[in-house]
Amino acid sequence: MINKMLNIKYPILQGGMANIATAKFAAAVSNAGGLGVIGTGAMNSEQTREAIRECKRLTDKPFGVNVMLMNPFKDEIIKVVCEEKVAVVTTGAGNPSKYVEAIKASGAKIFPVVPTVALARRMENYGVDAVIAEGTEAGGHVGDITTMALIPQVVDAINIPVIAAGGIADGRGFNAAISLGASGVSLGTVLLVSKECEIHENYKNAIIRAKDTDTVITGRSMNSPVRILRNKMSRQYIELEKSVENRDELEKLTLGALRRAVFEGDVDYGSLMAGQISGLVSEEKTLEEIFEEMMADSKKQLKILESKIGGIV
Ligand code: TUI
Repeated sequence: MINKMLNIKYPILQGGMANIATAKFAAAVSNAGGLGVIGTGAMNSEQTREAIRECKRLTDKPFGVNVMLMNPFKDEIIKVVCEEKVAVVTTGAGNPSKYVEAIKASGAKIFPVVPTVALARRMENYGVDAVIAEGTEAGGHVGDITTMALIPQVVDAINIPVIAAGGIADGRGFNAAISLGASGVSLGTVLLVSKECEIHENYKNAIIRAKDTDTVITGRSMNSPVRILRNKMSRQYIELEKSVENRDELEKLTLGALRRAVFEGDVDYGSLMAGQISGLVSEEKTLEEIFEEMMADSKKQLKILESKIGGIV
């Protein structure tokens, strides 16, 4: 399991959510026994340096930094991450192959997020330490394959650990991921509704209220699919996509709108990035409660699974 490799209590990573996964939040996740990850998707290199230093002040446990590969400052951010020395670098929304050597040379482990078997294979060949295979159920920037279909295919294709992401919010989801061959999980949506997560309470309440069908993918036409909660903004965006061909403009619109959701609690015109598992998230808990309940539920569900399977054969 990945907790041994990373020297953390639980085999649980935190998604590198831009604007949300601050140094303070990442440190709280690491202090609660998971791997906290600073999300640098909306940062520049100096903000990244300051966030890493702040996180080191707030925890003596390992933590990671996520580099969003559509960030225009990604080259300088990678340089800073290598200089500041962190335990793990995760990447998202692109192919990090040209950075693998420098990241490994800095002493950090590199875990790219992959949405397909082909990219997982390519990453293994470049020498990454593990991959985070993320299903389309996840919130934010997503691929097309479901977690259920993606994980076993990635597990069979490569010989490095696979961490499952997308659609996991309790012990059943955790067990399902491990059953499919994953060595750990990465969580996003369920952690947004934690006491330690400092997003606006309107954003948390929107996730708590959401049903299974309440997310939608914006940005498909621009090759930048982003899953968010349905609202006025998502309807407007999808309408705009039909007529506007300007990818940069729409990307800026989404990131700006994410800030409106996170900081202002604008649930009508903000971009409320969240996964399809939102319907399962029904109350705010502490990170410790989320992790401990997930592990306790995992053990309980394992017994239920054994009795069900025992009943068949
Ligand atoms: O990166 C994420 N989730 C994100 S990033 C983000 S910020 C943003 N805001 C507006 C527009 C776009 C991004 C919000 N959520 N998850 C990891 C992830 N990576 N999911 C899918 C991928 C991915 C997709 C294609 C990884 C690699 C990839 O490679 C394509 C290639 O170049 O081969």
